[in-house]
Amino acid sequence: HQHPAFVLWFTGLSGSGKSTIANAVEKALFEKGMHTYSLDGDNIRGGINKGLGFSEADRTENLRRIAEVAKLFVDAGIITLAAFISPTHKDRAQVRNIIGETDFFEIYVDTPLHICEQRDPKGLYKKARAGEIKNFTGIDAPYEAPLQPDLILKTEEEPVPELVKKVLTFVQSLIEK
Ligand code: GGZ
Repeated sequence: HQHPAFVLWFTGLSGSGKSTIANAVEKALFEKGMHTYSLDGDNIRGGINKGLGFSEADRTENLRRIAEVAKLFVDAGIITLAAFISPTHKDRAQVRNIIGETDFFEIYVDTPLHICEQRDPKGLYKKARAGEIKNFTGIDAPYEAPLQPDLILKTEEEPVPELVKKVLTFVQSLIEK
């Protein structure tokens, strides 16, 4: 199967559902025979970006390296899904510049902070509120919502399978272009 390659970049708070949605989309694309790969904290922050923390500068470097890696995957013809908080306009602009405007699509997983905090799947918000984790996005570090994302996914309004379908429809529109 020949298909174009590009990056679907998921941004949103910790616990917003970025990785869950990105992984489900990747699985569906893979099952259609497409060449895909998912990048997220689990395969990046423990490896190539081991040693980087969550200061503003470390996040910027984290995202810069991820964008460079994503660009290589695109060069290799792979539809690349990246799920990172990517909290600031500046960081996302850097990512867009590295990957290139035409290959970069921004998907905002718009889950309100209070919902992420209710879910708290790893107990990180609780720790951040207790002051045990510093610079936690949404608590004592900023999250700047994208102003013109290519797609907005509201996990408190629609179930994940519906949101996955929305992304797949968007991907189909890119492929048919
Ligand atoms: C935000 C943190 C922090 C702090 C650890 N702030 O829900 P998770 O656990 O699995 O996803 C979060 C992940 C965020 O890493 P990113 O590489 O996506 O962040 S960024 O784009 O801002 O560079 C969370 C965990 O790491 N985590 N400490 N202080 N998230």
